[in-house]
Amino acid sequence: MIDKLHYISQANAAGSHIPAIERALLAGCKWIQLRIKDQSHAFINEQAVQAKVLCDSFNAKLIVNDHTDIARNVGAYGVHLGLQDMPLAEARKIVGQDIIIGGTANTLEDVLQRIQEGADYIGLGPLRFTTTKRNLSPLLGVAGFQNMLSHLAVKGISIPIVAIGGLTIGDVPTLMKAGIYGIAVSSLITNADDPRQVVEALYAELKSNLST
Ligand code: TZP
Ligand code: MG
Repeated sequence: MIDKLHYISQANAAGSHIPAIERALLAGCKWIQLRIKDQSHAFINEQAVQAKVLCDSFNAKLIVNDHTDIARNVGAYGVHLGLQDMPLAEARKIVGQDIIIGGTANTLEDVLQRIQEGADYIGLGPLRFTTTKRNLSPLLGVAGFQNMLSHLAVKGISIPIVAIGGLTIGDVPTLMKAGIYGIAVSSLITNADDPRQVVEALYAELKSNLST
């Protein structure tokens, strides 16, 4: 099962992702993507081990960004791969059928490619500018999402598509109406004064706009 609210981790000043993950879990997030850039494989593996223990204690799912081998080693629920990462079919050979594979897409062509490759869900974005990710692809805007999702609906294509990139609570009803399955957020939860209240508001919007 693919959750409708995905939390993307961020590092604290000391470089650890664990405090932000714990805060998100305490706030009620049930799907945590460990996304660590520019660190050694050993460090990411060690953070993944800790994140897995934490997620298990909250009955939440852990997704590892970029590192298929680490996802498999720690027994993660899934791995999320970008367009520059290993092809999804190759990842599938490594993780087998038991681990969810998510793929990033920036265009309609990417979405179709990800489906072809056997993705279990697609992270589509960026909706708008964000400092969380470097080298952002062109912004899609709400109109970009509406266009792409209506093309997919016309073609009768359905796969869970999760919107990402600078999302706020107010975007959720509009995106859900456009046919999005769920959302992925980082700053909105990481930087919230009251993350629990934000997570509750997001779930309320995601539930009240169920399109599937
Ligand atoms: N991919 C596209 S935008 C993004 C990623 C990982 C970052 C999303 O973070 P935020 O803080 O919710 O904009
Ligand atoms: Mg990647």
